[in-house]
Amino acid sequence: MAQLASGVSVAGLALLTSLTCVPAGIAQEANYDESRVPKFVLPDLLQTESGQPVTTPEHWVGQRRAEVVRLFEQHVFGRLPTGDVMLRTQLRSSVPDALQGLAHRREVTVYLTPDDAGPKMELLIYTPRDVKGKVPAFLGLNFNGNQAVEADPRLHMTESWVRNNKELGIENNRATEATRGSEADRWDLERIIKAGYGLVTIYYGDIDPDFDDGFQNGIHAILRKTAAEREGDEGGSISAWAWGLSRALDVLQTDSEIDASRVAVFGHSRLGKTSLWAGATDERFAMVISNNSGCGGAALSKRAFGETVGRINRVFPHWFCVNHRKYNENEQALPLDHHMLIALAAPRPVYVASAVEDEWADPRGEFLGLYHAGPVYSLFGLKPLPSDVMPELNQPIMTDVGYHIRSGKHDVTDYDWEQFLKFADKHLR
Ligand code: GTR
Repeated sequence: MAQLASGVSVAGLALLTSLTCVPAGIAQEANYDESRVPKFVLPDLLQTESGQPVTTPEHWVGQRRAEVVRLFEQHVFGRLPTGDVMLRTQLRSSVPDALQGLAHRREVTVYLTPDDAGPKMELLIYTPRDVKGKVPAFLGLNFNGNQAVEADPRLHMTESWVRNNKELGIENNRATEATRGSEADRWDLERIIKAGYGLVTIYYGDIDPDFDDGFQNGIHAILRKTAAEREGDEGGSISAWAWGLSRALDVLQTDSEIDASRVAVFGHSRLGKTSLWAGATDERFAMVISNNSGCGGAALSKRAFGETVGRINRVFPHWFCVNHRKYNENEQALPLDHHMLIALAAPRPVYVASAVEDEWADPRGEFLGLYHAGPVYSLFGLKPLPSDVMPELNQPIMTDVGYHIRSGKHDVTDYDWEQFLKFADKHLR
């Protein structure tokens, strides 16, 4: 039995298609006028809580970084679950010639408790068939179940809770045949595999179902130490999903086809908030990519542009910790902002992607979040964004950080993947 990082052991290894991006009746009140963005002061990344300046990478790594992680645990996402789990894996399927012969595709069940009836997550793993040796890979959660990523009837259909969806015939929160391939256009599999990368994905609902039940379901239930009332900084769903990504990385560390030291954690929208938090809390991720992550992700909360802290907490009370609600309509009181979340990726490469029609996510706020993470990259002698002027549409910037704003809506497109792959070629090769 292999003993893995973070006290976890592994034995053996072998549609939401159209997510409601703008909740009805809420978008109308949102501010989309740049001239009405409040004046705000961003907390200084390079000053410790006791007021000392941080002038060396060692000081950042040895003290300030942990202070910033703690701020996000206390005021935004809550703590990640800490209870010990026993990861066991079982190979469910192995197809040597998936994707018209391009890829080796595996489905691996990861049991999170010693007994088979407990929670489990299903890893869907693609690796290029013709590459010898271990490959770098992207790891990301999906919204609809692994069967939605590729329209192949042989793929295991998720048994976890899924959101009801008329278009896909989902009633009673159970996935249907119509969900097969329904999310395929968000995963540019062929391009990823042809570029020599692996792709690993998991249905996010395997880790924690995306609805508010007072944090009783998903892995919360197995990892909470006492049934006592929740504390203000107990993790919400985003912390649970981030925890699941780290457990997937534990498993990949024993994989013979994927190089776990070169795994980029990726996510879109609520899962882009999650990829930033996963990258912040688990420094084993070699690269962090956040697509259209908006409020609670890459965007600066103090701008209160598009979706705000108050709105997100009311519509999705289970995503964040209870303390986060103190900042509803009160963003300026936050002792942090999301440039600090992005900076937690440093010195690893981080990519933030926006879409111009995704105003709800505040593209400018996402850009500025990355821009203001810059001082930490500079501290490491790395190149941050060169200026606070947003690039033109479809003109990516790639230094030691990456950014683009593309035409179109809130989504993950082939264009986005093209850029992520270029950035990965620059940093993960
Ligand atoms: C929206 C939410 C956003 C974003 C999005 C998504 O409804 O307001 O913060 O996360 O969902 O995940 O698609």
